[in-house]
Amino acid sequence: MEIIDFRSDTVTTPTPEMREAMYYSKVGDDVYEEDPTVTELEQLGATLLGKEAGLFLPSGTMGNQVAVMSWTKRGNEVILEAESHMYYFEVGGLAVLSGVQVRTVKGERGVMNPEEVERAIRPSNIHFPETALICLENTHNRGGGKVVPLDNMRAIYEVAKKYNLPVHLDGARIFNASIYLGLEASELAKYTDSVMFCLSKGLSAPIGSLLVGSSPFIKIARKYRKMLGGGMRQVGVIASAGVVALKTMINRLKEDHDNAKLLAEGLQEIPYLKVDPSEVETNMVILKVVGSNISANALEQTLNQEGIFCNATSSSTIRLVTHKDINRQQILRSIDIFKGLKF
Ligand code: TLP
Repeated sequence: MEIIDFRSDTVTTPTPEMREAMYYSKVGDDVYEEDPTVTELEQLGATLLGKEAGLFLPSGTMGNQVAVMSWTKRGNEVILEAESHMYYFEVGGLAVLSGVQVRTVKGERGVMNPEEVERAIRPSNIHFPETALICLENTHNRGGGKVVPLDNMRAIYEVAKKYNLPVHLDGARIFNASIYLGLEASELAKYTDSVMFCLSKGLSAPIGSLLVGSSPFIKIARKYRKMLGGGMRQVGVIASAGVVALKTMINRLKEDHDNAKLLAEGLQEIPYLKVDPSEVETNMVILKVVGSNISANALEQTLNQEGIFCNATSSSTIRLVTHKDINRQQILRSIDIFKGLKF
């Protein structure tokens, strides 16, 4: 049976060009900063985002956590969106690794109101923790791949600067946002002090993320990466795939967005589901399961048996993510499979 895997864009496999680059990559010991391919990738990533320096990390989670460790000290407070990946999906790392307290602001599909962000900043008071950092996420994962508009990022950045606070962006899928907006990623990154973005999602590299920011910030982050055991050796072997990802895979993301839209349009007529194609901005489709005799978990299992892999994201919602390894024909086939199920 053919498997169509909508669980995440993390399931993408490397392209032949990536495998070839990996095979021939020039390497050195990156803890000594002697791996030329890692240096190339870090510089390329920093330049694309309009920042001074970059740091290659094994995962997006480590990139976000290292950023918070670098910006904060124990007992500080960090402002985050209530459904953000850093708060929701990073195993409580902010509390354990940085020793910070989290203050969440509920957004509209992940988009926070700048005035509410401003109200969440602590005034000076002997009883209060000190606010040390504001975090954004673009595109927003639990917001269903929602793009945070540029104006919103700018407004929050202006609030942050009024209080002399840094802004970190979880830009795991920042290129999906930039493609949707028709803007360079550096335009979005202007309203941030550090950005983490992933090479191993829609860009299809097998491993890796980059953290970018000012040179002094990256110097601190490099040390925390080492502390977490993320100092790697001849890692040009995988950084080379990241270089190919950044050079060849960004514009292709538009296909994933078109496929997600096609999927949502095809699924909107199905009686046991509710889906709004106008909400699909990038590569995610969120289905609300409305059939009275089926839960999201049960539907996930049923689809699994039909060769469609997906993730239930709550008791009534399912997330489908489009990516390089799902083509238009497979989208159409998936719609037929959904239509064939009766509840
Ligand atoms: N997201 C994964 C899961 O962790 C949920 C997915 O399948 O979407 N920031 C954002 C916005 C993310 O979506 C993810 C991964 C990360 C950070 C973490 O990246 P990794 O998986 O490389 O640690």
